[in-house]
Amino acid sequence: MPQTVAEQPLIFILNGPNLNMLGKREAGIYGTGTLADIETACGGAAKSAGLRVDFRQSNHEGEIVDWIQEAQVKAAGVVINAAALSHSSVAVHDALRLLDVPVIEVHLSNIYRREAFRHHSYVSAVASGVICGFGADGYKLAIAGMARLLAERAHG
Ligand code: CA2
Repeated sequence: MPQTVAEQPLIFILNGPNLNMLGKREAGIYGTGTLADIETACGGAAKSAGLRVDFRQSNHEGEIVDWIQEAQVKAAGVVINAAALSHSSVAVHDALRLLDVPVIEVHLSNIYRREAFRHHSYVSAVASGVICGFGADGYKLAIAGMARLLAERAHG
């Protein structure tokens, strides 16, 4: 029997500091779309993949840690663009490594073509996969990847 919407796996999509500024500045790097546009696209991609999404953004490291801990009890997986915290936060790394659910890291830009300080991410070591450089489409790719990982888990 097909799943009802309420039965579909819920994934958290977490966004870190300054991503609320998308579309307002630095369009050359991050494009002209806003985070609200990305949220809408994620809703569509999740629907097609048979998933539900809870999409959030915070400028505060501790709030992101709280949300990662919340994901352990509420979510089947986490897609995260930790933004600058990717390159600095052992707290985000430690919270993610406690999760039993899959984590996919996303960056809009190709962090390896940018400044050296962006080349290391504390998230990557605790992620099942990393997507960067595809702009907002990276979120849709991450949702497709998450759907595949969850199907693999469900069917052994
Ligand atoms: O490429 C990405 O998605 C990043 O995670 C974006 C972060 C950056 O620190 C990472 O190295 C790569 C920055 C997010 C802030 O985005 C802004 C958007 C518009 C104007 C200013 C910042």
